[in-house]
Amino acid sequence: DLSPVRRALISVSDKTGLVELGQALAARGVELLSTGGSARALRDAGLDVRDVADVTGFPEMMDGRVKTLHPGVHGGLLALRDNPEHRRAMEEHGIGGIDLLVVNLYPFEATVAKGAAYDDCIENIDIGGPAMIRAGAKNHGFVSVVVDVEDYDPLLAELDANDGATTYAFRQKLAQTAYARTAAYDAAVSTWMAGALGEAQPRRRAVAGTLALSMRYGENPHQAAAFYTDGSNRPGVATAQTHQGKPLSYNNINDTDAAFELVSEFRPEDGPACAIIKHANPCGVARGATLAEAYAKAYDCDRVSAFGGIVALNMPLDAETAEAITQIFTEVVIAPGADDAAREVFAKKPNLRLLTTEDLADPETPGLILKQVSGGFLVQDKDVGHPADLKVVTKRQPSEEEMRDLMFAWTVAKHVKSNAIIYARADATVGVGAGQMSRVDSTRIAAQKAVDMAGALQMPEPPTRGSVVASDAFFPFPDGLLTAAAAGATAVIQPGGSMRDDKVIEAADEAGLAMVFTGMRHFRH
Ligand code: 93A
Repeated sequence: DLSPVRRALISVSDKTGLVELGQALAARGVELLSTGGSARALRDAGLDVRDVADVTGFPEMMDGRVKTLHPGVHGGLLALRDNPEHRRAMEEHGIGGIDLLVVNLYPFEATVAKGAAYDDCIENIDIGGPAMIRAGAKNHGFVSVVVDVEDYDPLLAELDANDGATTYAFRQKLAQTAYARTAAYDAAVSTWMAGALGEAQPRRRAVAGTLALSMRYGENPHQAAAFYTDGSNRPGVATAQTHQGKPLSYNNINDTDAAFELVSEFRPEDGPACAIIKHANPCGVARGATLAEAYAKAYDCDRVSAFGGIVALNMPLDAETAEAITQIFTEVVIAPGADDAAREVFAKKPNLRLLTTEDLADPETPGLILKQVSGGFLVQDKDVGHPADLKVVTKRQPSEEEMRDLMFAWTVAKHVKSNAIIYARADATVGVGAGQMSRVDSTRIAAQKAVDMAGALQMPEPPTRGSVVASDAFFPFPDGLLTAAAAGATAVIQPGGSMRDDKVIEAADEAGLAMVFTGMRHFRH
């Protein structure tokens, strides 16, 4: 069960802690083998190091593309020490066993993240490193493989606890980590290539990521959680800069993503927009003449739910908007920038997290949606669909104003959990019904929320009067549509396609509604 560490091969791109590790191993009588840059760093620190080139009998060649890909290395990693056949092969070919492999890979993910050119990314695909990691990890019966700088100290502690050897359990754990690293590495390459091709390719994708954040807990305090980035380097919560506040929680990241994806639908050229999110659903979305006005309109949709919410803006945060946001408890604000005056306002609320991005997300960039189910996971394309042609199906045509609000509501609907019903008026949501099992319930709840807000704001009538309504999927019966009409909606947008479309259209005509079919559904679960 114990495997003594007599020889180590060290080949690392990230040289953090390298010299200290080399010194600690040398002090424990471990012979050091190493590749070009790593060997140099160790030697510079006065350590005795043998070059891998000396073992392979080949110089490092082809710009380092071939340095460790040799039986002298791989035989030493893969040989079963207790197999007479393997021992004989080692002796015959002069192969020495490698008991410890310390490798970290060419920084492919970091190269992509800094926006390097295609060829530069390609050159940063490590071949020899993963080959050695996989070989050593396969042979974890005898070999310890360390791929993470954070494991240097535990390794030394293990050696000290076992008189210069490692236990099987320790090596097995290292092997598991090692394969997670090589799997994530190749997945990052594949993900990057998919991006370069401009295709998400759900049916041909490796799914893995780079650990970005270990969180204190997940959706609930008894669930462990972590955040992984996928290397795609998209503007959004994964790449945003955090200016202040505690680290983001699992729910914060989920909600911030939902908020930013939604607000990114509204291009700055079309004016300021704001989305406020709670539990991954918008509780207010609006456009305004100014950012502060957009926020105020979004807030007025559902002031109760906005408490403790996440705010996303489609333009850099300014002081006026920052002032308004700090009037209530808000968890996170995300925006493509924030000016100094706004940052000063936020500085007075140290718990409020401010995240800024380089840009808005591009709602048309393909991506993947993953969902874990028992025994597997589902993968699908991100919903980047736009209805190709809108069809007015009622006798009455929507007015220009209604049409503008219909498109606004339809855009929001795509970002609301199904069944989704959104009432909108004058560039703002005035009622959102989300996540109900029946469409008619969503329609009712959204209308009731508007009634509640009218009461709280002392409005003469609910803001659904004279509003429009969007439904993420078709109305299977006229009841939902009639509920919306009763709440005061004058125009409807929905995919159509129900068996009973004619009944629903008839009901719309009778109620004097204008109705538009999109031919495209936006379920979101
Ligand atoms: O270009 S490689 O794929 N070819 C190899 O044979 C090889 N062997 C180790 N890259 C290779 N490596 C990588 O070199 C290691 O994974 C490590 O990241 C890096 C260390 O190089 P140096 O010691 O010269 O800094």
